[in-house]
Amino acid sequence: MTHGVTCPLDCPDRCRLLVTVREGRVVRVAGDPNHPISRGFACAKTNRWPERQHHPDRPLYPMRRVGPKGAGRFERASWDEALDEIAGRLKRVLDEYGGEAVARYHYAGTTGLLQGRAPVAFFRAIGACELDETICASAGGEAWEAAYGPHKTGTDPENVGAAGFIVIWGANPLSTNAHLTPFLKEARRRGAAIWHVDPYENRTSRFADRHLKIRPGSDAALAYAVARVLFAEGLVDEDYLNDHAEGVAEFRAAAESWTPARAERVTGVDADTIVELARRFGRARPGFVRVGYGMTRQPGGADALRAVILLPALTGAWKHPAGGALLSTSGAFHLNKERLEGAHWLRQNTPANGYFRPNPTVRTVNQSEFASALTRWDPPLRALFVFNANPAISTPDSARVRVGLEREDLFTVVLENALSETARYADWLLPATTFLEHSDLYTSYGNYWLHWSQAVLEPAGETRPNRWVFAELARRLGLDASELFASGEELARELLNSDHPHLQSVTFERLREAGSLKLNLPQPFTPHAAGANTPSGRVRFGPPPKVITPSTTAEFPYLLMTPPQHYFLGSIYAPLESLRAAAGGEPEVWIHPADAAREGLESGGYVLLESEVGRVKRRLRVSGRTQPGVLVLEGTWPAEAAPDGLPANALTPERLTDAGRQAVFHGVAVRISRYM
Ligand SMILES: Nc1nc2c(c(=O)[nH]1)N[C@H]1C(S)=C(S)[C@@H](COP(=O)(O)OP(=O)(O)OC[C@H]3O[C@@H](n4cnc5c(=O)[nH]c(N)nc54)[C@H](O)[C@@H]3O)O[C@H]1N2
Ligand SMILES: Nc1nc2c(c(=O)[nH]1)N[C@H]1C(S)=C(S)[C@@H](COP(=O)(O)OP(=O)(O)OC[C@H]3O[C@@H](n4cnc5c(=O)[nH]c(N)nc54)[C@H](O)[C@@H]3O)O[C@H]1N2
Ligand SMILES: [Mo]
Repeated sequence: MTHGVTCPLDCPDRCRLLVTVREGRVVRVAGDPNHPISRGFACAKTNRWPERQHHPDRPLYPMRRVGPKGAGRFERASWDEALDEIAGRLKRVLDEYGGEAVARYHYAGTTGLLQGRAPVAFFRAIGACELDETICASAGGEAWEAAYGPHKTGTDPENVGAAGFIVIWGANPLSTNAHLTPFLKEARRRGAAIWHVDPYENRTSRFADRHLKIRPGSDAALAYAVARVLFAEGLVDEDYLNDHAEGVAEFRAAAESWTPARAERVTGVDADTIVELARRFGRARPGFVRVGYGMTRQPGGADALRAVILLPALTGAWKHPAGGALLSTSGAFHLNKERLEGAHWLRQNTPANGYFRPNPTVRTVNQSEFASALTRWDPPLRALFVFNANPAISTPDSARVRVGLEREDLFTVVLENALSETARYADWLLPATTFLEHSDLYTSYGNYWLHWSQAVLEPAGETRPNRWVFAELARRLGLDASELFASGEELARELLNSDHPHLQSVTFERLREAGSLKLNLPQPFTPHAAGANTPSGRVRFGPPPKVITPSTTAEFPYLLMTPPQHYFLGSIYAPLESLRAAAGGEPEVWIHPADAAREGLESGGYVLLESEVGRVKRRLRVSGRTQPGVLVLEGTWPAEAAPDGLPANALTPERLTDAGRQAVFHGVAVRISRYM
């Protein structure tokens, strides 16, 4: 039997998939050929989902820790034992230390609203710590909001085929947004050139007509120099700026000092190329920029992105449905989220029952400073719930995260559908269903389609959806929190019950029947043709973005970048054996030939990478794909794939971006030496 489902992974594409099920097992995953985004192909990561779904290590029963923390030794228990014990322990922690001793850590392992977002209400009802979700998109989000206001919307990717010139800036969509490719190809067929701005050569650079190998973190300088040429050569749209923008004079003054020659010294992109970029973008009918969150993972990442996304406002490219910029479409959905995450608990101080109370002033865990929350907070955290995330390898200073997870006085519960690095540290490992075993509602951040995905498999073993677990705990704690006990379908209906015109005529019945529906966008869709969602309705050019570049020191003279890998998403990977075949045996760090010669290093040997917070051992490859001074290590690989079992984030300090309190994953100062 073949069924239509929605891919739950944290990827802009939000694919509609066809899965073939035989005797209770999924044997094939393909893109739905009738879906305008998915177009009959699944990406290199989703293709191999069946191996993950039926992997022998998948947790299928509630498990209680028996070995030391981190050893991954568990014994099977019943759900009643697990839930009673967890609820009892949680009660004791709340009694003795209050909600501020309880933390949640979760992100987008599944992006479904029911299994991903609804559990938040549980934690708000008991007054647990808030979570500042900064691991991925907060710097970009704040930058976008500063320029265009809340509710991120960008160019509809389905219109991009009509763009006249395309710049892919700080993103690698051929690996991370594969279903944009058909639209890029269409634009190329119709004559558009495609340029790529990225510090190293990846699949997108190879696909592009021109690759600008920019110095990491220097994008604001490049954008200013482009803006300066646009102003100087009369390529700005004066009418658009007069009618729909503010702060342009200050921005222009800041751009004035960025001559192409000066920008060349900072960015490494030669001045002639900068002028050509500006002319092509300014003259195109229209110009389009695909910007990625990748470029925001730098010390000045928020302002860098802000400088770039202002360029289509300068040229008035937003007036055309194919022009403008696309960072995220997530703000277009306007679901009725009133109860979903229990926001009401933060506005009130009414006890959720006679005893447990919400606490609007409770302290907040910043995801990007998770290591410190676990090891330095005073008073310390006493109970931690992790789901939809694998912070033992995905967050900064991960060696210290492990030290925190090893604390005997920290009670840790992990909900997982794989035996992740974090799951190994659990006191209780609770087996979760996958997207094939639970139903959920999905929005997207790379297109304007809304999805309902119906479960197509019976839950394996005793696996349960995340929401079920939190409802059971809430029952045991006696919480009066109706949003936790509502059925998934009830919640989905409530989410869709919104007056916003984008959701007009979208009902739960229609969505379930169709699987996915496109938002009812005004046509032609030109979200910023007449300004922005800011209070004044104008695109904000001020305050002028700052140029903040990442720095190295004599002790740590290289910049390390760790961008996503083609074959897995975050740390969600197919089994190692299959990964080895697809992606090569182990994570490799790439060094430029000139640096390798100076350091006396050759391809194939092991090197030691050291930063101010940690050290890891990696296989070296000498490659012209990177640039002098920059080391590249693609992917948050499974720790066991590395020769030392340590994640690359053992090198990442808890440094935060200029806005958004986000981790700086791609601007880490390191040194490199032969591994002895
Ligand atoms: N295959 C695969 N797909 C994925 C993911 C994955 O892990 N693997 N992750 C998913 C997730 S969680 C996310 S958030 C998205 C991310 O998707 P995007 O936000 O679109 O970012 P990436 O495609 O990761 O692009 C990162 C690129 O930015 C470049 N970059 C880094 N620093 C700079 C800089 O200073 N300037 C410029 N110009 N470029 C820079 C990197 O070299 C890299 O090529 O992708 C999603 N899709
Ligand atoms: N060095 C470096 N570090 C990075 C990045 C980088 O580029 N470089 N990228 C950052 C970014 S953009 C992101 S988004 C984060 C991602 O990092 P995390 O937020 O930790 O997400 P993943 O690593 O994808 O892990 C998701 C986990 O959720 C589990 N899961 C999937 N579906 C379900 C479900 O339905 N229920 C439950 N209970 N579990 C489920 C999966 O098995 C997996 O173990 O990493 C960040 N870390
Ligand atoms: Mo992400």
